[in-house]
Amino acid sequence: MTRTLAVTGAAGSIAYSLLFRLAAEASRSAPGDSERIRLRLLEVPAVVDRLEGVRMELEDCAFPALEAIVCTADPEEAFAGVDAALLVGSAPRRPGMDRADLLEANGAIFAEQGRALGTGAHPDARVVVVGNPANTNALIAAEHAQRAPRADGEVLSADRFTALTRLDHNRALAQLAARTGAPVKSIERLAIWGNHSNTQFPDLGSAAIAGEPAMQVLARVCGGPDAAEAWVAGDFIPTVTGRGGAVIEVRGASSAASAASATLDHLRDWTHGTRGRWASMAVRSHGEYGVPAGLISSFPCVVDADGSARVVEGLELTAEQRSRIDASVAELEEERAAAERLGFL
Ligand code: NAX
Repeated sequence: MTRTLAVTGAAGSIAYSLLFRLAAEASRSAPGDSERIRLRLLEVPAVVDRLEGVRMELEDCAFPALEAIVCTADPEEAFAGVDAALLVGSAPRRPGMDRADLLEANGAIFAEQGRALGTGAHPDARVVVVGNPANTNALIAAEHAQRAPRADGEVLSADRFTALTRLDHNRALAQLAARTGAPVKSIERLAIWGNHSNTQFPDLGSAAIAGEPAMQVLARVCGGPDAAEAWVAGDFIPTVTGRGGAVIEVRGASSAASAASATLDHLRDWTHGTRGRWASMAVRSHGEYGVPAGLISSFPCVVDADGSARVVEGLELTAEQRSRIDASVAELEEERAAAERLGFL
């Protein structure tokens, strides 16, 4: 099988990890599978020349699965016929820019890319938005794809647009594993809700460690249920939500390799299924858990082996969980209102 994947922001830091892992993973597939990939690398015109260096290094890896590389500054060329698009590039926040300025700069980018995906991508293509503000960028791209159907009349469904909260999910897994001493693999049913911002809610309410409720394990480790609750509210949640900033402070640059790794986790799970395990993904709400329809919000999701993703339903939420989810969803609604005021929706 040959898949065509587009990666935007392809000369940037995240892409520098992502592209090589993507090609390496495809090259490691079982001999009988013979997966092949074609890459379309999109950049802004000012740095598209630098992409040639990335292409040279990809070529120098001699990845058996890598069939072709196209470098371009034209979204239509980048997205024509793609099976997946990883939208990593976005306008960075510059000094003096407020949130509205950032939304304005990114709204224009994601509206244009959404249109090019609508007219050009495979009608079942998977779109993963990484560039911030990721949820609202995904919302804008999805909306513009609906307005620009393919020549054959097929429409790339808004449900095929997702945003990345898997890095937050992975950060939460790592924190819980470190506190309890349990292997990451033994942790299940952990969830990130809401926006990929510091209002997100990393939720251990349903989490289990080797089948035992995580809060029970934490109560043992922390010295009682109250101490476990205090660790979650005072340590776990702030550490996960503030992790991006903490990495910048220590590394002097934002998370790149971990973001690339999480992007691949998201795409792999969405393509091959989660075998009943939960994965956090920001997907289009159909009103689940009272999240207004149309918003792209993070939920616990499961993906069937055929690649169909759905929100885990039927969870009983406490008042505390409800209020934390509502706070993050309120921020998503504000971002949607701002995008509407700017004319992107
Ligand atoms: P870099 O600044 O290293 O790279 C971004 C690249 O995107 C640049 O080369 C730039 O030229 C390109 N670009 C800008 N506009 C473009 C356009 N219209 N078309 C194509 N390319 C375009 O940033 P990097 O560290 O790679 O981060 C990329 C984005 O990921 C940022 O918005 C960042 O905030 C976001 N992140 C999202 C995360 C998530 O979990 N959702 C976590 C990591 C990261 O913070």
